Amino acid sequence: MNRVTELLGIQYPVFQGAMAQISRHQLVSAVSNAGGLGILASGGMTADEVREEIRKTKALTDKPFAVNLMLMMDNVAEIVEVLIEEGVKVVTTGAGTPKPYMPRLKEAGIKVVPVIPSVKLALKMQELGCDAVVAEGMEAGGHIGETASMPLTRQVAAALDIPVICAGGVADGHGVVAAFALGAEGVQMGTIFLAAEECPIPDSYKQAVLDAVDTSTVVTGRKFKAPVRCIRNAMTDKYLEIEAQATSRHDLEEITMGALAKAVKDGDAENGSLMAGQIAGLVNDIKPAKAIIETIFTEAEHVLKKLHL
Ligand code: TUI
Repeated sequence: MNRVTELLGIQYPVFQGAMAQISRHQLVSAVSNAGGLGILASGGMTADEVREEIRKTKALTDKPFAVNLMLMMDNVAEIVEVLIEEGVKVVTTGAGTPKPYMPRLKEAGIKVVPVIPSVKLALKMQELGCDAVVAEGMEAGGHIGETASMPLTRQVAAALDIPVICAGGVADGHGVVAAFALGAEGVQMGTIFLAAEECPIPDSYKQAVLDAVDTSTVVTGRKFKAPVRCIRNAMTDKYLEIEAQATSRHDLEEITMGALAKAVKDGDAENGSLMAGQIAGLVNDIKPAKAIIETIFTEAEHVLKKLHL
């Protein structure tokens, strides 16, 4: 037991990262049933769709789960009301500050755990009354900041009193021990759960994660301050070529529009956006979420015992 498992009433201090259009009821309920925190991604959904996903999740698990708010969306206020009506107990946030929604969330007794990419934002979240933070390094998949997990986690943990969960670059027991050594009291993992049996993505996306090595991901959008990490494919090659010459963000929108849907809904692994983290090279087989979590924590205990300093 530590502050994270106690705060959330979970068995293992592990969050399944919210992946837009991917982290739906099947994966979320499997992770929660296995003793971790499953997190529904609301990115790209209407408020009604979020309500439906919450209800489907509740039908599959009676364990704690969370909903992630992607703060760049324009229907966040509407989704917040759905979360309150549905009795959701834990909310994580990404890609912005949850400040405008804090009074409503806290008055409903909801635990708020923002994902942040810097010490400055972590301190702001603590001041806002958040319950914990996820420090996400630039090794992570999807929309990222600039600091790597090791310096970020250590500096956030040193600066804050509230618990810190480390994200970005963790996919096995070694990563868990490293995160805890840096002062984290939990880990959030996304990429390894892309290879969960219950993860509802096409085989082409899963296979790209299994085939990936340590250098397989690239970051698009850096030039216009919208960096996104994906597995390199025809889409990222084209994007990076145009990005080098582009003078405005609009020049690139045609390529990115719907690219995630192309990967997730159409199974187009060449023209779609295959978001994944740098640790994808360590992900080599497909397993149920329960086996993923149990294997990682058994390994973490072995790793810890074998350390000689
Ligand atoms: O949010 C993420 N990762 C994401 S969101 C996403 S959906 C998407 N789809 C297509 C294109 C672009 C995005 C995919 N991956 N991670 C958490 C995260 N949050 N990383 C960085 C931040 C962040 C950034 C700024 C958190 C707070 C913040 O605050 C700025 C402010 O307003 O103070």
